[in-house]
Amino acid sequence: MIDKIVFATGNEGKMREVRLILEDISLPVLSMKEAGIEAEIEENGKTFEENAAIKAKAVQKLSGGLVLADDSGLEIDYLNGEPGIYSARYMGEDTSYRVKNQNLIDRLAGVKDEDRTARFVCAIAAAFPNGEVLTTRGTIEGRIGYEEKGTNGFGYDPIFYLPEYGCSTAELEPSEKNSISHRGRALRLMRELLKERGL
Ligand code: ITT
Repeated sequence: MIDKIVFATGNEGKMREVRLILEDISLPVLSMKEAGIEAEIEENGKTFEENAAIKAKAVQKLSGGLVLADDSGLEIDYLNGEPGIYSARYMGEDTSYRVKNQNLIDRLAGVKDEDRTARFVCAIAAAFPNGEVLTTRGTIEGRIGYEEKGTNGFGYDPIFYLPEYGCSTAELEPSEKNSISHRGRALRLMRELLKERGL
């Protein structure tokens, strides 16, 4: 019997969003910390989906129940999709986002508005006790800004500008971001798949 969901992430910004997005699901959603699970997982996949599945399966083996994981990142078209699946590792895992964000702004110096297109991508994987793995994907299109703006969200949000909203994703309220974000979209698709399985 599946009586809880463990969400396999060490990223607190993600976890905050996940809790809100999955608020109305009938099962309790526990972080790895809350489930008492510690894991160093090598994300050696070539796609967001592969990496999400690697994380979900690794933690599933340790927890026994249903495990969800998120692999996500920022794709900048002018930089041929960088940092992409390496978004967390870009310039080193311990480098601050102030520095990473400024570096990306600098790499786009002189690039005009219409060539600053970018997207956030999120793959969610669900690993079941019977070995089954499901994945979903969500994206949100935007542009790289000229300076950091806003203090909500996490990671690259302050430089991810949404032309139709006239602000960055770090300037949106958490619930507003979740309603349009890559993570919101991918998680809501996963919630539907879980519902179809009676969860
Ligand atoms: P876990 O693997 O433990 O979940 P992580 O931070 O290492 O945590 P990823 O490998 O999926 O996770 O890297 C995702 C990175 O992409 C994240 O650290 C941010 O830099 C960036 N990112 C993803 N979603 C984002 C969002 O909604 N807003 C801002 N940055 C985001």
